[in-house]
Amino acid sequence: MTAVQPEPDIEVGVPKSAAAGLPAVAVSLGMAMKQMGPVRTARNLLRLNQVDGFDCMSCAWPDPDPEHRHTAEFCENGAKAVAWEGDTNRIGPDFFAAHSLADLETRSEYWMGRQGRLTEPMVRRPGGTHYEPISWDDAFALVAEHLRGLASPDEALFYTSGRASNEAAFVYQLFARAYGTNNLPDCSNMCHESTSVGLADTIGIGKGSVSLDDIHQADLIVISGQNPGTNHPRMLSALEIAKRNGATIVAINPLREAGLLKFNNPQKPSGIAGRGTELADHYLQVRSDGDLALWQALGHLLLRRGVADEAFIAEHTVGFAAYAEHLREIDRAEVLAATGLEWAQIEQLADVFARSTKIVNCWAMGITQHRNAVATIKEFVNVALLQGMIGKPGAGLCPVRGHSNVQGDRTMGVWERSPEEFLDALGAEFGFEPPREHGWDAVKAVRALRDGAAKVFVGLGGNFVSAMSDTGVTEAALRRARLTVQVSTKLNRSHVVCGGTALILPTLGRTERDRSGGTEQRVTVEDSMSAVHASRGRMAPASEHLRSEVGIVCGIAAATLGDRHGIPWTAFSRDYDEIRHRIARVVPGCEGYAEKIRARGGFTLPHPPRDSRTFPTTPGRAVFSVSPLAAVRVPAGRLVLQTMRSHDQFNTTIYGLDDRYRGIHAGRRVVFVSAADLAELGLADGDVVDLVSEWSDGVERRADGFRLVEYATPKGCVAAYYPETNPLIPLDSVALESNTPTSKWVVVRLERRVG
Ligand SMILES: Nc1nc2c(c(=O)[nH]1)N[C@H]1C(S)=C(S)[C@@H](COP(=O)(O)OP(=O)(O)OC[C@H]3O[C@@H](n4cnc5c(=O)[nH]c(N)nc54)[C@H](O)[C@@H]3O)O[C@H]1N2
Ligand SMILES: Nc1nc2c(c(=O)[nH]1)N[C@H]1C(S)=C(S)[C@@H](COP(=O)(O)OP(=O)(O)OC[C@H]3O[C@@H](n4cnc5c(=O)[nH]c(N)nc54)[C@H](O)[C@@H]3O)O[C@H]1N2
Ligand SMILES: [Mo]
Repeated sequence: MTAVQPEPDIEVGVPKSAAAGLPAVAVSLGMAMKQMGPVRTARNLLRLNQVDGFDCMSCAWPDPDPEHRHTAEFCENGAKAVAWEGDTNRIGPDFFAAHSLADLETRSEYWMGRQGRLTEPMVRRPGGTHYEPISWDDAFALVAEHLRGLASPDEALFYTSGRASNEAAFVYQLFARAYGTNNLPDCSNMCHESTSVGLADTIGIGKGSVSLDDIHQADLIVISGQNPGTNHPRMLSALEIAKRNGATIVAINPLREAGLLKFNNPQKPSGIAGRGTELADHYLQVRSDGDLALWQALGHLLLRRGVADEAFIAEHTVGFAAYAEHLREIDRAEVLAATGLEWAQIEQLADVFARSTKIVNCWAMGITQHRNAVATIKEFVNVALLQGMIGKPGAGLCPVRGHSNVQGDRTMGVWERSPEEFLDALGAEFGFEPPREHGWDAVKAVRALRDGAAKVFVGLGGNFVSAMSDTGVTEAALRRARLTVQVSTKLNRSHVVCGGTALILPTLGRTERDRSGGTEQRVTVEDSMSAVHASRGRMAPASEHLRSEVGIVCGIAAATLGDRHGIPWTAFSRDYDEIRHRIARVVPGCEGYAEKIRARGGFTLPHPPRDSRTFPTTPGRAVFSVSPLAAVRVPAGRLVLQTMRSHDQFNTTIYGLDDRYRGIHAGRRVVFVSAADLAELGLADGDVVDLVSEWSDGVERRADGFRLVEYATPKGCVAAYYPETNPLIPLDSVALESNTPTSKWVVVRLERRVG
């Protein structure tokens, strides 16, 4: 393998101390105009997140109620997502004739994403050097032939990325189960799975318990392991309102993220010209994975301060005595080592909690992608239960989801471990017996492909090859597949690193008009706060050959199953209300679905802890849990690497090469290291290093050619961007219980490049 060379033009400047403002408006409009032209830009951006428009596909942050929406209800990164989809370039058969697979393999995600929208179904035949055109019918027949040829339905994998609509997700999981498998791995497995597991065990439902209003009304908002300035920019508007209403904000993060420090709201004159809003009042630069220790110490101090909500605990919880006993004493030295904080900072945090009456606790990937993630989330729940912060206005748990419909896909049954009651309802509605054995999640799916136990991989969106851990292993696994099928809008590495036979099935994006069945269709989505609403694209499709995700799934299903079980695939694809009527009868909380989503702004799904302080757990109450304080030790001379997003990317999609808030321009192969570590390792800002990860299997995984950037991160904790660093994450390095790759905890050493 030839060594990757450092990027020649990279520039490193000073990190910013505020987010958004005029530069954000300029950047988003600039990118949109370049890709879509002025007319499409204006048309598209004005429909973003409007009541009769389309739902922004960039993140799952909720929309304000219809009365409180801005004319421009979008952020810089939402605009980038729309521009990326609205690209006026096209790649059809000519492109694939000109570029062999061998050629495409050398291209970066950045290059691939800029080639334009996919226009026609393409196939790569076994041994073929190029993709060639194929008709839709032949493509469906090809998938059907492979699926019918498997020894068992469990040899197939049906992956979903969280952009799929509720309707597409519902028919997709129905197809997988009618075909005979629960192998429905999804991007959640790499994302908020730890949240789903931690919350389901303790409060009985794997979803957050707050609404946007709760955020506005809270008197304390804690934000752990999340960089909203980049990944959920519209959250900053909510934080600004909360702040104006008197809230205190605490940020817990190894890095000082601009978006947590200050917000210059680009939608307000004061934000563009004025001083903006200071956000975090307290900033705890915790060490990687120090959160479990921090929240145990916090619980310990709150117990000592006697602020427990005894009535709530007595009426609604179990396990308090064991929890209180566990935290009666705490090993301070252990807490300080794990967190890297001063004890006084933790005392101060406890003071803030003790005097607050409405606390919202937010978190994202900095919490979920750790070995101890589930335990940490259960510790969040412990502290919330201690003070009775669930099911009251202005308070609650707020996991902030990633993909715009990742939560909805789960609600619709895209889950390798769907509950029995869901399978019962599905089976009763469609008259078949769904498989009961749990399916494979994302990590297990790679193992199954690697070991030859799975042979067909279907991806409803996403970029599995680049998003998953252990790129070397994942790529080799996918190449072993007999057939890989990708339903996509744009070219990515999962099209190039493919099975013996490979299909690219190009689909409509959220912004585009969907006239399946001859009438205009809309779809529905669910945001991070369980609000469901309709989304309708209005732009002309990128190509006349595109089909909707629903149409493609139903096409594959009809070809594979024929009229087995009498499921009306054709009717579903011609009128999505037909799907919604079924959703109404199968999915809890969706009664009258087709009618409810016609209401302006949609409706909110039930959430028993939020709505009535009832907890659908086994004991029927919320559960306090006890977790050992297990700090993971790192050998001398080794560092903990977290892999995160730059400001110019959406997961594996790279929009540009800048990370404005962190001061990086024209490059991505950087690693952020503290001054103390640089001094100790005899390295300096500007040096080029290779990253080598060390794992108990003895295999050394490498990612080469990273420029060192001296940065304010705790000693021992370094950071770099994903997906470039995915080769470093061992497949078996996963969070306990949730099996999520530990993308925020990779033990590495830095090797200086010689010459
Ligand atoms: N523009 C844009 N928007 C997006 C995405 C995107 O790529 N681009 N992705 C979408 C998706 S799918 C998701 S899941 C979300 C992701 O949203 P985020 O979770 O905000 O994404 P990351 O960039 O992974 O940021 C993780 C944050 O956690 C911090 N962190 C790392 N380790 C620790 C730790 O041990 N403890 C604490 N307390 N903090 C830690 C990091 O410093 C960083 O600030 O965003 C969604 N929205
Ligand atoms: N190291 C490391 N790895 C990570 C993470 C991390 O923080 N660090 N984060 C993890 C997380 S949180 C997530 S969610 C996963 C993301 O994993 P995925 O969801 O699999 O990846 P994306 O990059 O979001 O998928 C991008 C592709 O989706 C397709 N696409 C875009 N829009 C549409 C559409 O409307 N319909 C269809 N059918 N396709 C579309 C395009 O072809 C595009 O190339 O990555 C995970 N991997
Ligand atoms: Mo995610």
